[in-house]
Amino acid sequence: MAWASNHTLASAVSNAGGLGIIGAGQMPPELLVKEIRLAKEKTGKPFGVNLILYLPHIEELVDAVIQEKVDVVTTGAGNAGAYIKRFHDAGIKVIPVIPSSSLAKRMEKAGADAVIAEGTESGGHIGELTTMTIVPQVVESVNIPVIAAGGIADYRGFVAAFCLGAKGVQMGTRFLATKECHVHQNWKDMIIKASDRDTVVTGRPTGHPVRVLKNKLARMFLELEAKCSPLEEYDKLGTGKLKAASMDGDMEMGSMMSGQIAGLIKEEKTVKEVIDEIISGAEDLIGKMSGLLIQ
Ligand code: TUI
Repeated sequence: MAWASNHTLASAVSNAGGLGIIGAGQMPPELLVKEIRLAKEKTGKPFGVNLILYLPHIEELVDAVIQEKVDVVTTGAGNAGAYIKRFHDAGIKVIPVIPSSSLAKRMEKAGADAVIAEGTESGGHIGELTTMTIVPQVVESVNIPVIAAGGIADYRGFVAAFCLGAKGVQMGTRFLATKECHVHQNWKDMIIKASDRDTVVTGRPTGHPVRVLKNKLARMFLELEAKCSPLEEYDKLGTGKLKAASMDGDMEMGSMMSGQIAGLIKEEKTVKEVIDEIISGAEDLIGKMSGLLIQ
């Protein structure tokens, strides 16, 4: 949720009973510090920061998070092993996002407190496995709690994740279309209008495949793939496009990273409405499930 989850969304999620996460993305460290301090003003509840590990200035972002002592760090797009001890020494819990059981095992060995098993249904940078397949396999592979991500936007996905053995869920796309999310209204409207086949994966040849809503930019990426263009062309085309989606609402050339569950999201809601409906829907559904096998 780089460029999408700032202190406003993260604190709203924490205040509504979730664990809000600030997506540090490409923020300069000073801005991340500011965002953390603003979140602390808006909530007394725990919240976290997500760090994208492959970024060149990751060390400075790690230092900023340690200095500000957030409760939790989640990591994406890389191996968190090298950072876990430093976070733990600062009293910060570490929950890496992982796309496979093998990386989950490595993260457990390195001391991770939990892992987020993310299915390929997710928006943004993704792995290959579906949520349905990765979650139970990771649950079998590690003894730390597993959080499910990818394709979850309502009480049904929430309950399904727990049935697969998860101890929690991570949701991104659902929270993009909330009142507290600061992304441009055009991006929210694209999610609300999306149907189930409106996302596509671009950038596979780069080793960093990314799921986005279909638009002109996505088609241009797919053309690069079809022409077997050099990898530098992808970098050139992608630069600044997440910001273009988030800040400018550029529906043609913005990188509208969103998950496949976008088609289920039909209106912008408040964060509290989203979370309350998931919890009450789940209670209801779990109650009904005990009768499912009795005809
Ligand atoms: O990180 C994400 N989602 C993201 S990051 C991002 S910014 C970006 N923009 C363009 C290209 C690439 C990134 C947008 N969305 N999700 C968590 C996630 N992590 N999904 C998959 C992974 C992952 C993949 C491979 C984690 C570790 C890994 O392997 C590491 C290793 O060393 O084996």
